[in-house]
Amino acid sequence: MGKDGPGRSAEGGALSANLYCLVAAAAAAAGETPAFVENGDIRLRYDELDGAVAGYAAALVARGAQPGDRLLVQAEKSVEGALLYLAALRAGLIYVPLNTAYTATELEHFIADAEPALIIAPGHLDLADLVAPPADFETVPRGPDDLAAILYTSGTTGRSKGAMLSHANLSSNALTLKDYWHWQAGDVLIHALPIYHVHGLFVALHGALLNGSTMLWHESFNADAVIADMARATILMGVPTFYTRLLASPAFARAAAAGMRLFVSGSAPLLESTFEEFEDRTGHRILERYGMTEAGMICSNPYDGERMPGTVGFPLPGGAARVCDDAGRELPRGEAGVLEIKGPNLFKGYWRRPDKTAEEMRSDGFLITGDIATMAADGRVAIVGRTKDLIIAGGLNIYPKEIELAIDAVPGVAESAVIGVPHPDLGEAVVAVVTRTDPALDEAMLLAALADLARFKQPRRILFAESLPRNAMGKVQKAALREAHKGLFS
Ligand code: MLC
Ligand code: AMP
Repeated sequence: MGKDGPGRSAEGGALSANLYCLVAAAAAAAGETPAFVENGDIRLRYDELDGAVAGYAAALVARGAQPGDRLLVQAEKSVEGALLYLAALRAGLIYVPLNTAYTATELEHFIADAEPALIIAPGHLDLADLVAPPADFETVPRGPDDLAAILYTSGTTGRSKGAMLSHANLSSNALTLKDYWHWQAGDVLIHALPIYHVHGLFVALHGALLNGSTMLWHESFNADAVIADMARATILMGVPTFYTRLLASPAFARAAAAGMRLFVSGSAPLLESTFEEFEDRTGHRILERYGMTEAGMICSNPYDGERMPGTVGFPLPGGAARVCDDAGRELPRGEAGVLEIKGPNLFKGYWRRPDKTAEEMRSDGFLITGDIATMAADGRVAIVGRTKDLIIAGGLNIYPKEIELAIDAVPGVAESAVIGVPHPDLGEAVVAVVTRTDPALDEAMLLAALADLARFKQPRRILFAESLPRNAMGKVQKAALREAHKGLFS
């Protein structure tokens, strides 16, 4: 904590909106409670957290980083990585985390776009280069609108854009969820999500930290390891693939989950069949919520009220949501349309892309999410589709346009259409339908030519066709392709 205590800045005692102040205050209250436990070992207690974070913050500053600078990080998940994120907040830096699956070519784009002062990534600085003894560090005062993080999200044009999130965006969302999901004394979170996206970095990490809760820290999701930890935990947050993989494990039965208080699912649609099977097996009703990088958490099923499968519940307190036609006119309740949202969690726009920001915002400040939803008379929201051409595999977003551009650039390809096909493990899997000018081009050769794309974006199957189905306007009919290939993985 800074010398001025939580919530106080160095500047004449004005309130500091630095999110780190909330973390420091919660850590001080949690005392000797373990903060991070990994493989059964206590890695850090809450009373050690402030000093450890100060060490990293001092190391960042010693390397020349100044408030407002971007810190770009592509590193395997670790406790140290979480502390580095907190140190970036504390030093007033803008944290830019990247999926570890991105290739060197993809990394170049992010470096060029974010213009970071410091880069922690393969071929650049290593996290270990920053290791510093515990120290004291005066938390840099931040205003509510100062940026805390930029998270890249792909776009329909194929290029990623950075969503700018402020300290107030993140802290308001974290405080809302603390109440809404009834975080309570004694809660212990199983943290098995990656820490380069909203779900693991903000929703899970902030939730535990602001509650002074122990995190059972998993480097990645392994069903058996997570089941084993349930005896010591109360909360699990995951993408739907977590839940289908838990159910696929014979070791997962009612007794394993008996001490758990809450299972949260999000980032992709949870199948009603998964919800039901989970309830049958464990007695727990998974709480599904809906969010996006641009706004963190937006809607959630209630903690006390009915958790209804196939719905994402209600707009969170302080936020607003409406279902509109393409022109932004609100539709009558029950009709499907585009979901538009607003609230203190809504981002500050896309980094250096005011054009893109303007395209996705209404003049009254609502964001056009690109998700198709219905809203019932009581305000309950169900996500029923997407207007954006997007595939979500294992909770990771993949924009077909980016993959199509890469495929079309390969010699011997005439054109391509990339679609999401139902997949029992990932929810959806990437499939490319390709027409070729070179009949000798085969699936393996084409896949090999896509090595500059992160593995999770690469098609699971490439199918060759004589032609692509088109409508009268000449537009490729992806719905027809999805229908034709829907049984590919079943
Ligand atoms: C891994 N692979 C994937 C993949 N994850 N392919 C497609 N989609 C994914 N999500 C690849 C690997 O590179 C590997 O390739 C092969 O699939 C098998 O990997 P695995 O060992 O089975 O994967 P695993 O490491 O177990 O990872 C699967 C997973 C993980 C689902 C546990 O992807 C995950 O943790 N996803 C969570 C993502 C997340 O946090 N999303 C939140 C975004 S925030 P090969 O080479 O072996 O073939 C957001 C907002 C919101 O959306 O609302 O929350
Ligand atoms: P991202 O851009 O990675 O933040 O992903 C956000 C998108 O994930 C949303 O716009 C939705 O399309 C999808 N999403 C998140 N949560 C859910 C959910 N519970 N149900 C359906 N889709 C979801």
